[in-house]
Amino acid sequence: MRPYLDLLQDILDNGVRKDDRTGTGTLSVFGRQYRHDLAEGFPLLTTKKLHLKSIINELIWFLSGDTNTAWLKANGVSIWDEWATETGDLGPIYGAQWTNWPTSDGASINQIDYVVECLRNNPDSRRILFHGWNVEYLPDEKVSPQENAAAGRMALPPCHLLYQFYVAAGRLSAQLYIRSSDSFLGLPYNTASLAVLTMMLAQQCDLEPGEIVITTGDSHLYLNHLDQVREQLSREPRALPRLRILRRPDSIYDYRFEDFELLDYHPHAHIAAPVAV
Ligand code: UFP
Repeated sequence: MRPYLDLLQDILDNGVRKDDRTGTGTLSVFGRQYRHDLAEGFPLLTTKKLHLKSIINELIWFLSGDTNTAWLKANGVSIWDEWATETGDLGPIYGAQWTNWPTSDGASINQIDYVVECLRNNPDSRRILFHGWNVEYLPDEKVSPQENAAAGRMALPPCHLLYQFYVAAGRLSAQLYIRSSDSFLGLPYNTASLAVLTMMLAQQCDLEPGEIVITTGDSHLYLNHLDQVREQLSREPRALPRLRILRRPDSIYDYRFEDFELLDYHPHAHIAAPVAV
């Protein structure tokens, strides 16, 4: 994942001091892109240990359309807890918009179904995408995530919001636009998640996984992550692991964590860093 490490160095070298919503402060650059060919291995960082279980379970949870933390908690994932109401509700965040985008006539549209159908039947289309930024349901920034969720708005606006797919020579590539990227904590996670989604879609649509392309808008490092970033950059990257899918589920909605096997992952130690809330 040299391109990821290059991005961290780029932000250290060129980042501008910028205040942010969380009050932490960042170094920030605008508009960056990196890519990874999935044929070269699974893009899970080796310069620090990442927890793939949370990544896969969160993705399965998004695809199920669920926006309550109960299932995540039952599956050992706590990353959404601090934004949820007491009953675990997060409002119509990612999963709701992906699979259940509300329409003006009271029905809804499953954008994931559309993508699968296009990949199978119209793979040359230039319209194979889904989007999370449903402006009607964005949070009111004057109230808390919990109050937004309770009022039927998203607890948080999506960060990873536009997913576009591309098929050529039997390979499925994906590009993700991330409007705001916590490049130390969030981005490695978002990258691995995109890779898993691309592999799942490729399997469902009889394609080979191609490249993933990550495009980031406000690409930042929080000021309280800089020591951790320097530590990470001092480490030598190792060979990438491989991710195997052990069976072919009936649909994109039927994957389970146990269907995935991570092989040859030998990362450097985890590096702890505070999440800016
Ligand atoms: N963030 C990510 N990736 C994600 C996610 C959040 O990098 O998938 F959900 C980070 C980006 C930013 C913060 O640092 O969370 C969101 O804050 P804001 O909405 O003010 O951009």
